[in-house]
Amino acid sequence: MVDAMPKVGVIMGSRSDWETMAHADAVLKDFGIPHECRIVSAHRTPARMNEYAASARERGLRAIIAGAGGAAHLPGMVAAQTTVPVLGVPVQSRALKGLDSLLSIVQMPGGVPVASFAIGESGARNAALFAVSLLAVDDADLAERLDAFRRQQAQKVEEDELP
Ligand code: RP5
Repeated sequence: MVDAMPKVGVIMGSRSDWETMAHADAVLKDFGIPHECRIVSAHRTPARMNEYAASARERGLRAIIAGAGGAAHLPGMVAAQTTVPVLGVPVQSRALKGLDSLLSIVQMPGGVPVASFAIGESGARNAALFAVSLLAVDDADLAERLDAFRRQQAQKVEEDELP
């Protein structure tokens, strides 16, 4: 669900990050979370990034999922300008396979937190699930749907058979 009053912002440094960040979008859609997806580059569109971060709280965002690769400054620079929780997703870079992205995102100086997730698809999915968890803190219906998701996941593993 993408609507006029998004609760979660999904931003990424480049169109090339979409293949990864689409997994966050898919999870949020599955849970029916109103959200928006935008390209916001720390390096190529710094003014857009500043505006996005500065207006996040007044626009009602409860979490920002920020994906970036390489010199992945986007999550940290957004977190520097808002106290809305920022969930950083390291996108797998071509040259260094995302280790550069991971270290750029996870090594924040004390005082400006970014929650850092795994490189690539797992990180994007988990960042979205984490955002759902944040929203579920004061939403009993959403918490029940998260529990149901976990039960389904467990059931699938229990029913899995090896060839
Ligand atoms: C970062 O640089 C983006 O997050 C992307 O992962 C990486 C490469 O961007 P492109 O050159 O593919 O646009 O800003």
